[in-house]
Amino acid sequence: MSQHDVIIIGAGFSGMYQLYTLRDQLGFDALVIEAGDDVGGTWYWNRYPGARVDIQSIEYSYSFSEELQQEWDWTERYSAQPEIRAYAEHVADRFDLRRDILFGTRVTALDWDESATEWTVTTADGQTRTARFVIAATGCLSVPSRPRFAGMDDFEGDLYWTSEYPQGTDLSGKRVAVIGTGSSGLQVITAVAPEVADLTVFQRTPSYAIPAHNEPADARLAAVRPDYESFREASRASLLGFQCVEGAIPVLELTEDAARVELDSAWAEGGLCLNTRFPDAGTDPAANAVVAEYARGQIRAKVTDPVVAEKLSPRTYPIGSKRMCVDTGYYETYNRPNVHLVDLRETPIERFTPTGIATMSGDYAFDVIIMATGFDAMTGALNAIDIRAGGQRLADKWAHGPRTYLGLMSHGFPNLFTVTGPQSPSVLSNMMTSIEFHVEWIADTLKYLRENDIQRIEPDLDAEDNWVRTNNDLANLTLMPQAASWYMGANIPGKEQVFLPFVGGVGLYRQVVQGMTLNHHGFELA
Ligand code: FAD
Ligand code: N01
Repeated sequence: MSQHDVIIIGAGFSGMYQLYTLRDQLGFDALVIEAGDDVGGTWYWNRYPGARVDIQSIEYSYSFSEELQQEWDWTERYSAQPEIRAYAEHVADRFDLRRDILFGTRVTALDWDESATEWTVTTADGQTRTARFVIAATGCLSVPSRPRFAGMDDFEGDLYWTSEYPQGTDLSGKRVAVIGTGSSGLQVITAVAPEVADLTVFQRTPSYAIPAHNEPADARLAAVRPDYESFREASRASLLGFQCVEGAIPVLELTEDAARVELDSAWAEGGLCLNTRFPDAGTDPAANAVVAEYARGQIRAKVTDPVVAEKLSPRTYPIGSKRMCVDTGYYETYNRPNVHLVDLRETPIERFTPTGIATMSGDYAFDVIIMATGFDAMTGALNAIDIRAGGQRLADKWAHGPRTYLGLMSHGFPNLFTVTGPQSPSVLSNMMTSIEFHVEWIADTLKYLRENDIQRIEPDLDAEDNWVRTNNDLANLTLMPQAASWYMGANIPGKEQVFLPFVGGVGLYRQVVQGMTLNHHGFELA
């Protein structure tokens, strides 16, 4: 049985940087265990046509190495998956990470041994390893949600999941269905529509999509490169971990014309910054309604058929309370003669058939069905591992929602850290900013423990209860819990519905964590 100081689970951007900090900067014996066959996590798995970032690449990238950010050239403002995967591979090469990553190996269980003060880590091949510390860099969107439809196995065409999309497929001339209209669905729909013979989109809930205005990255890169560090520092202090105009005047205090000017400007800038223009958009239903109606007006302006435009217009949840999408011609896709929209609220899917999909209003024939149905977010990957300590399972402790201190650790599970865990800003932010903060906090903590000959760290129950309450109270002050979203766990049947990420923003969260942990407040060290 091999022994390590630290085992890191996952070789996405979190696990890769965590390995670098612990091994190269601090000299720990660290091993990464990764289920996939290479680095990149999200960008290794999600290879569907059209996959790309919704946060500009000059922001959605590592900031920890000045040389790295100076030498890497992004080609587009919003890069596509192959380029981001190539970036992850470049980082792995540059810092020689792969030699300490065990690929093609899934962690199935973690058992805490109190007397030895170490975790036993079991993998799917039956092997065990021990480590004093375990870091779950397992990803917030790494466990696909796979809804089952009656007759699914009878379908004789090809069935693809966006998160496991087969490479080298040719959809030209094919009759294709897409189920799901979140970010993955919107991207795949926009990308495949021009090449397929016929595309039918099955939509349960429409998304709001803001244009990306994608373009070559050169000018933006040239502007930030002379002082990348100041640019990053501003992002770290921001609400979302990337730079948006954070408006100070409530939309309800503006005249209609002034509000329109502000909204036009946000729309022209593109990307996920629409709501941040107004401090009341996320908390006041009337303010939110102004922004939502503006966005619906944009849909009406783009979609020729008013009936289709209305079906594409969200009306059942506040704008921003489900993840907004960033699009490159999504709505215009519905003006193509080969694209059709089926509203599942009107005509639900009855079953899959050998030739396609049967709905209440008729049968559709397809060669390919693409499932873009999302993920068991934030807790899915952690609960998939049988994590036990002191006779307790983490999945049981979290049955009624995750319980963490600062989104970093959970009481009763010593020496186990989560990168971008639940109750941290995580998926509500530029994940790169949030990943770097957590990775560096964990590295600093392990360094401190080693320097002070401390073997064990565990958050206090009181501190954890306070943090859980703070998260829930803050979320309930906003409109966020009003949607049946994956932020709430509402997309997974039987999952407790509780708002999963910290809603107070990246800058505030960093201040709180830095303040709380200066003297290790809320932690028991032994
Ligand atoms: P991941 O990249 O998910 O990596 C986790 C790794 O852990 C995976 O490789 C997985 O195989 C491995 N793993 C999990 N469990 C186990 C186990 N038990 N044993 C072994 N290995 C395990 N965020 C943004 O901020 N901006 C974006 O534009 C953006 N775009 C996205 C696009 C898509 C299609 C998706 C799905 C997500 C996107 N995200 C985006 C969120 C994205 O997940 C994060 O930005 C980031 O890539 C997460 O990195 P990570 O290393 O924490 O997790
Ligand atoms: O998943 P989703 P996603 N029958 O959960 C529908 C990031 N990301 O993979 O809304 C019919 O958003 C479901 O309907 P409803 C980003 O953070 C980023 O698209 O539940 N439909 C919904 O329409 C994103 O938010 C990018 O009613 C069913 C869709 O499937 C997150 O990952 C790209 C159904 C799922 O949408 C997840 O996005 C991709 C059923 N049984 C992902 N079950 C970027 O652009 C589910 N649906 C950077």
